[in-house]
Amino acid sequence: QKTAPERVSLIGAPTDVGAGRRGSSMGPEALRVAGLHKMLRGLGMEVVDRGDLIGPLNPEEKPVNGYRNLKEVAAWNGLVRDAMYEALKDGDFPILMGGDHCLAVGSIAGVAKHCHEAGKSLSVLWLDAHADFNTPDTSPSGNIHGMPIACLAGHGPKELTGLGHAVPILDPTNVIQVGIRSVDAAEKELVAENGLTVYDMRQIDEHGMRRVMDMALAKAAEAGGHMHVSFDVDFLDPSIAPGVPTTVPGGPNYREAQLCMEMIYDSGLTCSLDIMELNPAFDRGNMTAELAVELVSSLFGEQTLARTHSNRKYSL
Ligand code: 6HN
Ligand code: MN
Ligand code: MN
Ligand code: MN
Repeated sequence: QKTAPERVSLIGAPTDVGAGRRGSSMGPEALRVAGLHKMLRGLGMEVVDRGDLIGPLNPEEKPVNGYRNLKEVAAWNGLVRDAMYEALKDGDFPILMGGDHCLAVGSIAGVAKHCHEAGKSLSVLWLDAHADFNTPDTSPSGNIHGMPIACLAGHGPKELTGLGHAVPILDPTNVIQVGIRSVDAAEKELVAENGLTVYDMRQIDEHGMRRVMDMALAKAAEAGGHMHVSFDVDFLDPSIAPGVPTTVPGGPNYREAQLCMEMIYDSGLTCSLDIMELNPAFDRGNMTAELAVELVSSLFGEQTLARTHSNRKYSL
């Protein structure tokens, strides 16, 4: 059973304005060098590389009122929002090649606008070591890549919360997080108050990736028709994915991550994807980009043996 989209659009957003350490601006090209487009073509999809967006340089400011580089973060997110929205309007499956994770605000704002116009509800599967739900009151760093879901849920500066078709851009109860193992002390309360569904590493340890993804995808299927996957590469254990600026030990290993991606494919729910936080300045060779491409191939249906029957249990 073929559930892969016909045409994929690649959108590069080469910036690290939302991060504290520089280098994710090199992420899109590292993914190209690792053969992202060739992999997708090999799976039978048409691939259009829309090239890189051009936004402001990183001024490397200190945080002002709790936000580092807010003006530049807002400018990049506006560009990303429009590019994601345009690709969906053209009927494509968009892949945002980040770039740091602050860009998920614009990415999901573009997707949410598309879903709003199409009358579809939206769920977000957030694969990450971090909850990314900080506000200036809870952030230890002022780095906006630690704040995107809070902004989407309406908690943040108007420059970001106002980027969408509505405020909040996204209902946080439709966010499902997997792989979480680093949440700042005061951030924990916000995550609980806002009703996110969080599968942390302890749940993966206790139940296994299979059961966690069964629950996560059932929840996404319940939420509706369009599932957006935001893949922060630091989701992966740093031993296999060193090329990120904020590594956290104890993440999914190769096999767990691959099963996670295979099950996402089986669900048939995914309509858009972010690949975020890849930072070649911290990588060994290009191994993290190559791993990301390999895992994304599983998300698009690459498998060891052809399946003779459908395994899609989560479609409505
Ligand atoms: N990311 N919670 C930390 C902070 O500074 O807010 C780290 C955030 C990392 C964000 O990896 O997308
Ligand atoms: Mn992260
Ligand atoms: Mn993140
Ligand atoms: Mn759609």
